Amino acid sequence: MKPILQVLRKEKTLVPPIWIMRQAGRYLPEYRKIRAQAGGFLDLVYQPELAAEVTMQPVRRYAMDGAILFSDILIVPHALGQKLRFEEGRGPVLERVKNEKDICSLKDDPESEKFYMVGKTVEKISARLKSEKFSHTALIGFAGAPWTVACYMVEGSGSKEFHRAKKWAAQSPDSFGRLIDIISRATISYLKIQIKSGAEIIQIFDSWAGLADENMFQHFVIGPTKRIISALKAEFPAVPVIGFPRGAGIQYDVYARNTGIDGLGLDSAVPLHQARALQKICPVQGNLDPVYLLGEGDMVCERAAGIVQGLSNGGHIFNLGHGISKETDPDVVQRLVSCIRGQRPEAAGERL
Ligand code: 1CP
Repeated sequence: MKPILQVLRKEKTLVPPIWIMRQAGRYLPEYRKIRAQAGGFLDLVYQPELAAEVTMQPVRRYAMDGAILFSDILIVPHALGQKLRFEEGRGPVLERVKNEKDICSLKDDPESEKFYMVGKTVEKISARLKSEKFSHTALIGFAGAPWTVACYMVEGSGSKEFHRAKKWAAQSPDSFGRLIDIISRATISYLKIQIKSGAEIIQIFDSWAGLADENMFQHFVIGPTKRIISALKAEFPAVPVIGFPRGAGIQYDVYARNTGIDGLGLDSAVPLHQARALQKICPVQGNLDPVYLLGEGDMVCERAAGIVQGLSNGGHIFNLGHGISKETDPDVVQRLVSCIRGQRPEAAGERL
């Protein structure tokens, strides 16, 4: 069985499987080439042939244990009819959802053509993993969690604080909840298409979970995530879901216990002792700080080995604590992958 699936099914592996968040991206020269060929970022996402190709690039280079679909969390708002563009050097720009009227004008039935194109990409990746004999590599589909997606929809772009979205959530939780419900329903359809097209694992990115206070965390992070997972499990009980509530801190525990996830993504701020406690609830994924991949990479193996050994008594998928940065030298990533795979069984301790 594929090692990531083994870990998520609570089976032991000799060394932790590895993949890297944002593994297909600008630090790779072969990605920059295809990206330039495609034109804009969305042109790349909606061309299944090219999107499948960039998904395969880090898999070919490093034989990663996971191949993450090349797409974006903002495809759901795009399918809901929100205008979206990606600006060079600035990131995503959306036409803001400002009030109840804007919520009502979102498409109730998201544009299936956009989801369909992403489904085609998943089919192509699945076929390539087979034809190129990456039999150990699991295909990971994904979506943003409704809270994080709503943050972008209301703010209209990236932000440090997402004040507009938080203010709305705090002052009019009912109408904010309606936005969350629309996103949740669309996300369920989107993820079902990915699974039907061949995704073997789903990851839910809640990149801004750390901005939610206790009340918002309960209603807008845990609630909709739980709803999405139970809808997926009702139809696809064997497909595991990894939740990544970045920055959740002490609330990682309540998230892991209440959402129905099979694996928990940890950001780099989570200390080893907390990670070990969380492993008692479910397998964890993470959490090397991407900064260790910058520069010459002398520290990489040491830090990575510390994490691997520290988490060797429970389920662990090796990853970074957040996306790889575009300044990373691809050779340093190779060093990291070799170090993880070279971890001797005795270093992996009791997991043998
Ligand atoms: O032109 C480019 O190449 C733009 C960079 C880029 C890439 C490579 C963007 C714009 N999106 C992506 C692909 C992507 N995004 C993937 C698949 C690739 C892979 O992982 O290998 C995934 C899983 C995402 C997920 C994503 N998009 C998240 C969640 C993870 C995280 O980083 O927290 C978020 C928040 C986004 C929004 C987004 N898309 C792109 C940017 C620059 C951003 C962040 C905007 C911001 O907050 O400022």
